[in-house]
Amino acid sequence: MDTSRPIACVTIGLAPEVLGRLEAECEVRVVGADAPARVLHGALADAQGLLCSALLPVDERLMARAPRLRVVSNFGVGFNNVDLPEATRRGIAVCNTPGVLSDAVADLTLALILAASRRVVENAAHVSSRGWSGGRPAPALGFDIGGKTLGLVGLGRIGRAVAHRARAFGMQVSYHDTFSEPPEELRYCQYRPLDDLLGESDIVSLHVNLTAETHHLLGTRELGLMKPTAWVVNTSRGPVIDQAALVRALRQGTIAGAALDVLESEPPAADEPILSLPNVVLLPHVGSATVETRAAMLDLAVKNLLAVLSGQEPPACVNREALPRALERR
Ligand code: 8YV
Repeated sequence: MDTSRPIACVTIGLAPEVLGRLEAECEVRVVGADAPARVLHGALADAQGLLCSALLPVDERLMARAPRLRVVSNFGVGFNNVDLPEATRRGIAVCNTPGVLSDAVADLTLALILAASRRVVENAAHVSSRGWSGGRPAPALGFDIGGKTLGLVGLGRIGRAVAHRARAFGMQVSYHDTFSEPPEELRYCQYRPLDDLLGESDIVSLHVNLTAETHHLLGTRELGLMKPTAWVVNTSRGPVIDQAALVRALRQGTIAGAALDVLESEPPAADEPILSLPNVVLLPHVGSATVETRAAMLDLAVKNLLAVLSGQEPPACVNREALPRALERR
């Protein structure tokens, strides 16, 4: 029987108490997500666990360097950084942090909607650049969101949390998802086929996982269906929108604006065209970035990791079919 402690490789920053919690159960190797491949591969060579964020691509190449790997515990609900079929094929459990961040991401979605509709960023810049006292004209008027239609693409946990908030602001809520019958508590949400939802909404907000099906879900054709007064909001993953098509649509006035917490490439290159457009509100991928939410995510990510390493079912696994092998391998 192998009585040695499991080895866990960690690529995210950990508070000392969380590190202590991990070290009580395993040998911990902390490596930066941007460390040279040779350092990362070295740390993973005999590791059974990996605690990482979306910043680390967990692809076939990386998994091949980690033959003893049993669990990838992603610090985040999205797991598009992991090659899921390959992990499943290798009997590696892939875990994430659903639920604990839904409210934080929904709050930020409303913050973006309000920032866009009430021109919060421009108005704040007007004051801080001394425009208010300098006699320069204040930014143009915003628009009310009450009575307007919010089209949610994706009515999962985060989409639902956004729907509740939007309703409290007096918005009409439509959604597009794989189901056309909304859950009981969301009877006020109206199902619409995607093209109709795009054409009817004043604000379109994206709440889908990034997959092969949702990659560039909004491109030139889809943006062209939207109202010229409409805004698109994205707190999911950048590549759900074809960013080059979005830049064209914003320049040509096909749509009015975009409020984005995520971009196709993060961080964006300094010359990325979207950075210099006037009709955008951009945030640096901070949907889950509150003290409470990040602590809850980390707690769940650590629980997921330690559960698999000790042969227990983890609280949140996205490829349950890999679990039997992940749990039995030592
Ligand atoms: C990031 C996120 O994971 O949960 C997700 O899918 O995108 C975020 O919460 C987080 O910013 C850590 O990188």
